[in-house]
Amino acid sequence: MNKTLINDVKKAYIDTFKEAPLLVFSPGRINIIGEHTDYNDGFVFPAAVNKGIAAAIQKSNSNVSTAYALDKNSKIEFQLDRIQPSKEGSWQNYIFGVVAEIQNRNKTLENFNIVFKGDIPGGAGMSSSAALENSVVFGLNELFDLELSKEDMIFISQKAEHNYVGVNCGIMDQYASMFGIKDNALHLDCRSIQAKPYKIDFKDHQLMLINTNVKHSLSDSAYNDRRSACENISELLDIKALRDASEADLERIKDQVTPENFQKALFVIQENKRTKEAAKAIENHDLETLGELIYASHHGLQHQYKVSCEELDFLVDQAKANNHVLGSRMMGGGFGGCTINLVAKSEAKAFSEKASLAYKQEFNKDCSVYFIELSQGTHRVE
Ligand code: GAF
Repeated sequence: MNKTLINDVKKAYIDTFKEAPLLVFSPGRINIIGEHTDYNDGFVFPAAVNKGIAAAIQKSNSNVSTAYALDKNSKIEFQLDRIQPSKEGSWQNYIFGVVAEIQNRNKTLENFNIVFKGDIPGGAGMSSSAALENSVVFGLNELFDLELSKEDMIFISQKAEHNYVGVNCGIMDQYASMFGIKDNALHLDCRSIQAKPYKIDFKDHQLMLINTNVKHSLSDSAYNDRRSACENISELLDIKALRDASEADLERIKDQVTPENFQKALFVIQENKRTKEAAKAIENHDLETLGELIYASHHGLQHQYKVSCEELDFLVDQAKANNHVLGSRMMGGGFGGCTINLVAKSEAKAFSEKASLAYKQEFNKDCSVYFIELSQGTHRVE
């Protein structure tokens, strides 16, 4: 957790509202493997990281509520009984969405003020949005004794994203951000919402992120389209979700779906299998197999699920050309953001420098390298 962020929101809160706030830190996440499986009731393997959102929150003494995005220097006032999605469609919808979903559960809120700031670059695929939603619901729960469990809170955050942001996301990001455990990744079953923590110590290897610093437009609609395609195929198969399908099941309805959608469903079935195999590989300390699964995941995301982009593919190709990188793939929803790399510690810096230089030459823009720590989930700081 970045202490400066906490101090910044605390100071801004006191300067603005002349009172001491309650402080919350809510992390972003990485995902080792298991992409686009969460909304298919499948398995994912995320972890909370030491980057995220710091929020200062307190009851308001006036008859309005205020939200202040410190890094954007943007402040809005709103009335709790008139919450609706903002047409500008930006950061305020994460807050409005959470407020509305809490109210939908017949919980009573009073006016409040919130100041927040983050250190996850937007579009990095590390889920700054889930971190923000979770910080708001967690802070409000503390402030008004709403008696929400952490599980209630993640579903409120998810619904906020569906209904106010317009992305029909799964539960991975909100879960990882809320339930993260220091030094652990979580092998989460997205149907039962039960996770098995895995202490991550890759000895002489480590995870490293490289951010393409691009986020291609249409990513939200492409995400929703893929989710619908998966749901349509599940309906055809008469199952609850693609988690329940085998490759043989899919073969049986091959002539009833487009070749593109067939490949997408096949990807989900295979990615789910890979995610379970990755847990076994980690248990067996078999990093070579884990790396191969990670590369195979990217191959599927690129060619079958078609959510990658040339910048991500370029960085994965850089990794493949380097013997010290055991695995590399795009992470998160896709169409930009980061690659996650499993790389030898002794070579991580050299690889990152080489890949950064090549990226600059190819695209005439910079990528960014993050050495992350696996961290605790959403929590109160003061
Ligand atoms: C985004 C979504 F928010 C997650 O729910 C998940 O589907 C992910 O894309 C892809 O695995 O981060």
